[in-house]
Amino acid sequence: MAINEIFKSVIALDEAQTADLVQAELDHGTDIMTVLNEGLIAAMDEVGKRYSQGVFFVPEMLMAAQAMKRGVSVLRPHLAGTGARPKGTIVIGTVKGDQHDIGKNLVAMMLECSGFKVINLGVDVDTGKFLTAARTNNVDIVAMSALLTTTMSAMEATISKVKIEGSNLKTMVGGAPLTQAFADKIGADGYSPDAPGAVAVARRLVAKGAL
Ligand code: B1M
Repeated sequence: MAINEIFKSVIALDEAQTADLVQAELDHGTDIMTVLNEGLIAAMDEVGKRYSQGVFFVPEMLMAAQAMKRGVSVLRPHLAGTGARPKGTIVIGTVKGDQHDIGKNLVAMMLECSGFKVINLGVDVDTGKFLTAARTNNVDIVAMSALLTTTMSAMEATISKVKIEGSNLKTMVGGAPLTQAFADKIGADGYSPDAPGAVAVARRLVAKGAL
């Protein structure tokens, strides 16, 4: 069995086969992060390339996303949390105008599995919704994801409102078009290019907030 088969199965837009292949790879003892990074995430990068080249269109992107989600659902139980007291509470969402949720859900899943309580607001989340959730859930971090260059600017407005809310409330941002420089420019407290990095950033921010 090869990780490459998982990659090919997502490109072939085959949901059921992707789930079966991911399960087979786990049964074979392959590391979860290898399956995720080299199989599923690498395939979505290829889907993006094919979209840019005019080989794939929106329906193909959607079907590939479904295949990716099925694959991730097989991985999820194997990333079980510790059951210990939550390390902190995080509200997460994809920003206003943006429907991409795979990366955001991966980040949410890894945060949960690392012991954080995560409130996932879904996609197309405006500033008001982030703030209401932060106020009503005694949140430590407001986390935002954006996949479009046209929606990443929405983060800045939310960050400035969050800053007015209270000094202990932190913000973190991520998503393919973002950079550390952009995160610094909009005043985010943390940025990560990927899901494992987001866990490290969240740990750092919660520790800082506790000082
Ligand atoms: Co869209 N799409 N899409 N799409 N799509 C991209 C993003 C694009 C780069 C494709 C391309 O042109 N090559 C392009 C954006 C161009 C740009 O703005 N620069 C694009 C476009 C143009 C569009 C539409 C406008 C197309 C259209 O309708 N004409 C449209 C917009 C709809 C909208 O949002 N309003 C659209 C629609 C869609 C679908 C709905 C069909 C589907 C999304 C389905 C879904 O999510 N449920 C889709 C998909 C699947 C993609 C690609 C192919 C894959 C995205 C993905 O899931 N990647 C994407 C091309 C690409 O990324 N290569 C593309 C896998 C995922 C694991 O990675 O989300 O980057 P990612 O998450 C990573 C990191 O970024 C990071 O960690 C994750 C895991 O490591 N991360 C964080 C993410 N959030 C984080 C938050 C953090 C920290 C890290 O802290 C809070």
